Amino acid sequence: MMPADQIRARAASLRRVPRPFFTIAALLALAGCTDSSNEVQTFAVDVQVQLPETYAQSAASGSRVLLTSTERGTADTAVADAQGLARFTRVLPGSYLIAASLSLDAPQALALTGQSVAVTLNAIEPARTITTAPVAPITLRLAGSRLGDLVIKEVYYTGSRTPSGGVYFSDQFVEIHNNATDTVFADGLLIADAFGPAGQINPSTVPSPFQVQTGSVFVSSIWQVPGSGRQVPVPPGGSIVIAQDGIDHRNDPNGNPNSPVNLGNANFETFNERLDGRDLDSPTVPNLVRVVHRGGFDWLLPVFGPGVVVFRAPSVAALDTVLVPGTTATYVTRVPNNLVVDAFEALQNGNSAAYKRVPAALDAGFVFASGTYVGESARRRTATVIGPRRVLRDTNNGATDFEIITRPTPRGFGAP
Ligand SMILES: [Ca+2]
Ligand SMILES: [Ca+2]
Repeated sequence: MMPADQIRARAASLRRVPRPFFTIAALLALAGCTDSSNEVQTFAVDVQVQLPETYAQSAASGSRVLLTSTERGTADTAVADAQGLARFTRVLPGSYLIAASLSLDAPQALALTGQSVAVTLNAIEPARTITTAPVAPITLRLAGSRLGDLVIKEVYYTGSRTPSGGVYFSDQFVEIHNNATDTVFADGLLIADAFGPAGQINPSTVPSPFQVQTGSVFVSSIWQVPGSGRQVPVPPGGSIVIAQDGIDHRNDPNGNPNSPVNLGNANFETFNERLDGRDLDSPTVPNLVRVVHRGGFDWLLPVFGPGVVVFRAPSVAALDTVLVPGTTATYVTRVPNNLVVDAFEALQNGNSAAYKRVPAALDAGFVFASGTYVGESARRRTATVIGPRRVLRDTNNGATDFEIITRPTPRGFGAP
């Protein structure tokens, strides 16, 4: 005896079959093209719903799956179980549109991706012909909008001492990490240094006059990642290292044997082309585009502590150029906060808070090294590890997101 719910389901599935189908089936039966019964065979179809590959698990449990006949317009729904499996028990042969969706709230997304942002995932297979019971589940992989973005992973700004006690800062670098669930194309990305001193460098040093303008950050030089849109992919968990000079500083004739870094494999370098040839153009490391350069023979970050701003803008020329008050020819560019992808701030020491240049909305805190030319680096902490992917801590507070480490680690991470 059939359970009541099966009878209802059967009745429902029979009701969904429109008359012309029966007519064709009947004609086929009369012509001897089908078996003696008028019954159309149904079978079970399992749909395996998977989360995006960069998520912490594969099974998309709780997904809602819709199986729609493209010939009859009828639809059935099923919800995926803990293994991500949705089962349709009485499927007629035919062509189907299979769609799956899953909405994650922020805590669910955090557990699966490391990013605390609500997201809706979808998958669709527009025309799947199913004539017999599939031997294996039909697999659908969900996709959704990217969660997370590029973040500044490491800034090595302090420089090093030469064997004779001299100072060396050509080994500075900035590393930008893809903290997101999907590939980010770095083409066109802009990177700049915030204007203003890092602390009470001299008795007469005063904080940046732009501190009161909290809706923007004011920058000096601006460099840009080359590419027309999809030429510089940064995979999830991947990074780009931007060197001041793309050489192995430890053994290059122009380097410093005491330098802690090899930047001969950097992704980009800042080449400041000059008539006197003072900056080197490493042939093996591509150059960033020099958009605005204001002083220095290279892109020099203050060894006392830089503010670094990564942003996107349709046109740098359209941004405001501002004369620094009290100067006659010192200009900066105003970058509205809403253009900023990420910002970092290091100041001279723990008493330098009054010199903050990056608005609190972008970075509420700051880090500081033990001194200048000490080989120390500022590195973003790891929040979690999802599969092979590092998700770095990003609370927009450098004081807790970053740590000062004794040696720089291009493409390296701390313990989770
Ligand atoms: Ca350079
Ligand atoms: Ca080069």
